[in-house]
Amino acid sequence: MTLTPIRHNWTVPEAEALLQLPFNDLIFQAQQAHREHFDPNEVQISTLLSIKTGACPEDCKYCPQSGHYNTGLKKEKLVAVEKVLAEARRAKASGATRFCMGAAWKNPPARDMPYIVAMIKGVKELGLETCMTLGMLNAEQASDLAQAGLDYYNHNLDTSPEFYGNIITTRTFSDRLQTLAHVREAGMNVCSGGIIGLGEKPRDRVAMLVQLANMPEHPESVPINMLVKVAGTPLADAEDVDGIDFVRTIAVAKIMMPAATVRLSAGREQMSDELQALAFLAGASSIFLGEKLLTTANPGVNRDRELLTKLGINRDHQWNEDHFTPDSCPIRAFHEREKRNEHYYDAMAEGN
Ligand code: SAM
Ligand code: DTB
Ligand code: SF4
Repeated sequence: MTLTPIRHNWTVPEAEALLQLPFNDLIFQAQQAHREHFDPNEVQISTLLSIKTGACPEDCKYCPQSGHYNTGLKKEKLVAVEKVLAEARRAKASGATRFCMGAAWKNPPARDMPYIVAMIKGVKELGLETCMTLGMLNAEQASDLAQAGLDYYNHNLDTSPEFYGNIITTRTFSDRLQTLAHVREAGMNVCSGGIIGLGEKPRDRVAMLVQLANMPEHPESVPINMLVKVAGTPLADAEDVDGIDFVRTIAVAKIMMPAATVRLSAGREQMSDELQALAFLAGASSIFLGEKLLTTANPGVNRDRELLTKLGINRDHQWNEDHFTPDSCPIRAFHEREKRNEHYYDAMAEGN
């Protein structure tokens, strides 16, 4: 029996009430909703690659890739298809099941579409799911990507409709909705979420979730990013996000869209293991694996391997030993500690 209803008629006051629940009640409800649709000890793993970096014409105040700000990022042309496939092979060897390719475009230029199609086909042939985020799409572009076999299209709402104009002025909130409608119409899975830490109020966080949850179909994937503050962007000195508030947002997303995969996306590099564990408890069930997101740092395979192992998540996961030097391999370190008998204390020894 499904206990948490799938609804499309959420109101902002209702969502605010969820956000303000006592923390333990909120997390319990979210974990219950999560268990109705997912194995609670499994986390989906994707790897990101920036296939076209920097000099973006949009002015998103959080983004290191916007051409409006000087962040010292080296701009790059579209990456060659073979290089993308080499990175995808590496991601698969690390245990990713989905490969996400991102481009700093307002929308994909027609001349680059044949390369994009070749990337989708090539990555799929490796046995990976494909995801792309290339900016705005018209109906024809969405249909071309779907025909090439693209599984997911990521296009974030980022924040509430009311707060949107404080963060981006070169496109509108309804432009974003329009692209998402084309993606859905073309039959692809929708990946859409936002960023916490832009200076928005709690009400904006849930108003964004209400927009996502009240779509005719919930997105299959809802990334919740914590702002990565990048020097040179207007949000470089934004106020830190409170970890508990961040976890609350994840929990509300899960309760409002129980069958969606809520993704613990950008910002994990700055998070403690405990905060990430709470995010998983609140229903997040997907991460990006690898040392880099698009242009900023991510925890890296070693740290994630240790974290997931500690939490008993993805126990059957085959980690690729090639990533570890003998000194950095956590499994080897574990056995070394065992040999030195450091995992146990002597209960018979004096003083114990
Ligand atoms: N240009 C395309 C677009 O905006 O749709 C695709 C790439 S863009 C980098 C993808 C998403 O990354 C953005 O929508 C935003 O949510 C997220 N993002 C960008 N910079 C970020 C930052 N500094 N911290 C957290 N998330 C960020
Ligand atoms: C999403 O919501 N987060 C990812 C993915 N979709 C494309 C991107 C995060 C980017 C963080 C900043 C950077 O590395 O450039
Ligand atoms: Fe461009 Fe996307 Fe960055 Fe906005 S978020 S500046 S659209 S790359």
